Amino acid sequence: MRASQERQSQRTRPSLPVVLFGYEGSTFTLKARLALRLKQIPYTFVPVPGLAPRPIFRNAFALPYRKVPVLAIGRDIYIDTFLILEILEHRFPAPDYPTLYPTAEDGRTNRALTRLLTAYWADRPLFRASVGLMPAWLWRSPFGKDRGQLIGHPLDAEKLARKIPENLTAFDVQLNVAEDWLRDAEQAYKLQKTKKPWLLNTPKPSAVDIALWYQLKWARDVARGENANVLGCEPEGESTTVPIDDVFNSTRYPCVWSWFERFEVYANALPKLEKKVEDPIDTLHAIKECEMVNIKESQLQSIAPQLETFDSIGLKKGAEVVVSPNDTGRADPTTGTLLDISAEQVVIQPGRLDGRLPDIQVRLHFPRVGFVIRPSTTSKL
Ligand SMILES: N[C@@H](CCC(=O)N[C@@H](CS)C(=O)NCC(=O)O)C(=O)O
Repeated sequence: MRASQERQSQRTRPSLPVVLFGYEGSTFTLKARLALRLKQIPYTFVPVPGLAPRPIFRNAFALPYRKVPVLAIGRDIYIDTFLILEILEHRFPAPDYPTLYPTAEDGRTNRALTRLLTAYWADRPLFRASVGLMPAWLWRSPFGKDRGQLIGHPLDAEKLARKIPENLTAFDVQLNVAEDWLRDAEQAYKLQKTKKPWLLNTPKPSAVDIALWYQLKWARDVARGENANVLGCEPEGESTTVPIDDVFNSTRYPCVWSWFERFEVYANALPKLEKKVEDPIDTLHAIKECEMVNIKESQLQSIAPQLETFDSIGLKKGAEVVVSPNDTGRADPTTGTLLDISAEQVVIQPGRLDGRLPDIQVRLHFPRVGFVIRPSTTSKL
């Protein structure tokens, strides 16, 4: 047995089922999968359709939220990778599981910096630059119509097709920043003569390496037209791929390139602990059978407690609230009874959806960053 496998067999196995719902070719599903792999958590992967609707979320959890991935740990359902990564760290802590925040040379974990870079760079502007590399035939397909609904207005496929050369330059701008960062890290490595660098001079890759890597990997895949079959599309038309290799290559951006390859080798060398199931019935049954853990244990704690004065805007326990993303997907808000709220996250118990109770009694967890929570009576304000 290899040393890493031995370590895994000694590691505490999760006492509750850990289930990731997502689809092949989904950017953010890739991010969650990488975090689970780096943390070496055994989990079940349930593929959901690449296009809405996804009735499994509505029926099983009364969850109209229309994005992926969604993570279940027993009967706690976590939405959005910004929360998912932190919850994995909270519920599967070191030393039983590898940390996503290894300590850097100077003794810091840089967790807040990583979260800021992830939420306000990789997951948003960098993601937008990557989306701009989708080949035109994708926008002309049912995928284009579906994503128009997600964004809230129809997309003009021909206009998007014309913008691709400009989008490629926008992606180049992002790579230039990444190269600057990694060149700096390489200089530090030469001075310290330590191992080849990760983004924040950590001994192993951290959550910030995941954040940059998953975006670059997805951008390259999508520009090359990979995984389009999951979205129900076939390449057609004048150009089937976007020439990403012209901007992202080892000559133009050598430091990013060597880090990118190094991360892939690192992640691939870790044991794969994912079990993919095509039929979710047994998995949903296993979730239904779980005991609910204490609510405090199920959620992230904020540094300061929730101010009682916030009760006056209706965000108090027991209130009926509406939760929706503050960017795309606002047309599908989730409603429920507020169980707890802090500056980190909100927990709600879903009520009836389409007139029926969820098949499984769950708690739904959303991060505060990227979401709006309002009492249901004022949700349209
Ligand atoms: N902020 C979310 C973003 C999730 C997201 O945008 N996911 C994409 C797939 S990669 C999505 O669900 N798009 C709409 C859809 O697939 O219906 C997160 O971090 O989880």
